[in-house]
Amino acid sequence: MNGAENLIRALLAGGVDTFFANPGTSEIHLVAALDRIPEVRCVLGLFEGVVTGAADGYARMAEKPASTLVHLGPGFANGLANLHNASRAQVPIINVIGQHATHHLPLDTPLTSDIEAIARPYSKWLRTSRASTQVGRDAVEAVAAACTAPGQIATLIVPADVAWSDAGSVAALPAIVPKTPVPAAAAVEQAGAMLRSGIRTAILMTGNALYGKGLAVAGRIAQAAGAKLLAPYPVTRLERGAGLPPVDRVAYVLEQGVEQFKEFRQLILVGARAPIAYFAYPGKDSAFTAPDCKIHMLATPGEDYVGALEAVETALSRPQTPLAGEVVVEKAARPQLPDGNITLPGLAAVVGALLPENAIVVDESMTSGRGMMAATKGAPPHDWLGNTGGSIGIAMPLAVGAAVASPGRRVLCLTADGSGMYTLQALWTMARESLDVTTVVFANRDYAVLKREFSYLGVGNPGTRALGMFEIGRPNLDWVHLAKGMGVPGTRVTSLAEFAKALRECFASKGPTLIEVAL
Ligand SMILES: Cc1ncc(C[n+]2csc(CCOP(=O)(O)OP(=O)(O)O)c2C)c(N)n1
Repeated sequence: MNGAENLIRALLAGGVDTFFANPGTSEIHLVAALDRIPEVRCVLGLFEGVVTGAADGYARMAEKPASTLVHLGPGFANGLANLHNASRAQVPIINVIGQHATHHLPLDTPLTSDIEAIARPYSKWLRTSRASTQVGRDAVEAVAAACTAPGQIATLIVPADVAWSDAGSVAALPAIVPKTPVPAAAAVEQAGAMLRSGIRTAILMTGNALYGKGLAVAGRIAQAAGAKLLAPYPVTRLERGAGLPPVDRVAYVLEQGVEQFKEFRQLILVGARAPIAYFAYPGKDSAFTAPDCKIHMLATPGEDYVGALEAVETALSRPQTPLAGEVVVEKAARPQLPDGNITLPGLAAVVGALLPENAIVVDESMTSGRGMMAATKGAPPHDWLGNTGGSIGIAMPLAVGAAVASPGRRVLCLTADGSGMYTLQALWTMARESLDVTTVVFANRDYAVLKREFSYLGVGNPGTRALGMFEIGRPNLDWVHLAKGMGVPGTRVTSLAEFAKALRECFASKGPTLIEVAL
């Protein structure tokens, strides 16, 4: 086998069987090797921001890494914005980047760049492979690094000659992932003492504390201690809906966040950071918590969140019997299907009324979707994926990756027209892969959030030029035709009844569809 095959077989042995790719000449041998390894699924993205965002969505749902395959420095640089979001999501990803052949690199040809320098800020593990016989071992180390808690980005740069040279027959080695450490006993004891104190306490969690076993344990703790469970606004994955412990998402807007935290004098953090406004505002404090709120880090990022919660549960039940009582869960309740003209609460109510069981909601609905979480809290159980790094243009790529990782589950991708324009090429991948993704575009023809920020920053009223930077009509984007041009059937709706009808039909159909909501 050659180095390319050595690399891909090693990744496969490490459990990495999905590639999101946009290759070039320096990656041709890797692409050729994919042909010889049919167990690997390779998904093409027509822009690298789709590739990295899809790898993020895949990791959030599959709880294991996919690999990206991108072309040299420029291809990788195109993917950086969504890689930024992925690094904030703390998910495992392996980037495989082609490099010029070793003897060609010093010739400084047009596509030459310092790939390591571009990759370093977002790579917890970074290496340029040196030999075809070694590249498999490099890949195994990359898998181990990516899978190290809480989930990391590992980048392997592969010179073309490393890929094309003979590697002999190399046996794949197992990836040795370091065990995730549990927090120190003192951190657990302190959390237990805080929860027993009777003082109003919130528990802000992230990672796998927000779904599955972690959420179940957290629900029992919250019930026993009368504590409130919270998820960060930039949420990676939150399991929610009827029958699950209720978790509120921290607000985006500073004032709303301050209001939300006003009642808490204690905050316990599980892998999360204390909530801070995204941006500074002149004369305002950025913290959401009250100055006298005691903040305790139960588990730092990279520690075992579920183990930490279990230890707290044990500490709380000592010396009595295990925690008793019914866990407080969200009641099954859906809004009435509304009718009439489009309003934002009306749109949220339609989604709340129709969201299918076991759906995956990808949320980049921006100002149009602020009511979505409230309207869906009693809907059948579903997962909610947010934008973790604030770099817009994540929704459609994330939906691609989530759908690839979760066959049989409906993905509802909520996006806004401004955000959607960054990475709409993802629609083409949805069509090519026949992914069950329903994309809803809230077309307000504005960068509405920036208009609001303008007023918050106290710069007065925007003039014509400033408004010109925030208004994205003239010409109006035609999402139905944009989608059609990429093989995705779409429809435009102008009333709540039309929206409900279109959403029903989309949820019942196979493959991707798009709804443009004219606001
Ligand atoms: C990559 C990137 N570029 C620019 C921004 C700045 N930005 C934040 S919100 C926004 C506009 C969002 O508009 P849209 O998605 O239509 O949502 P709306 O505010 O209208 O609800 C921009 C340009 C950003 N966050 N990320």
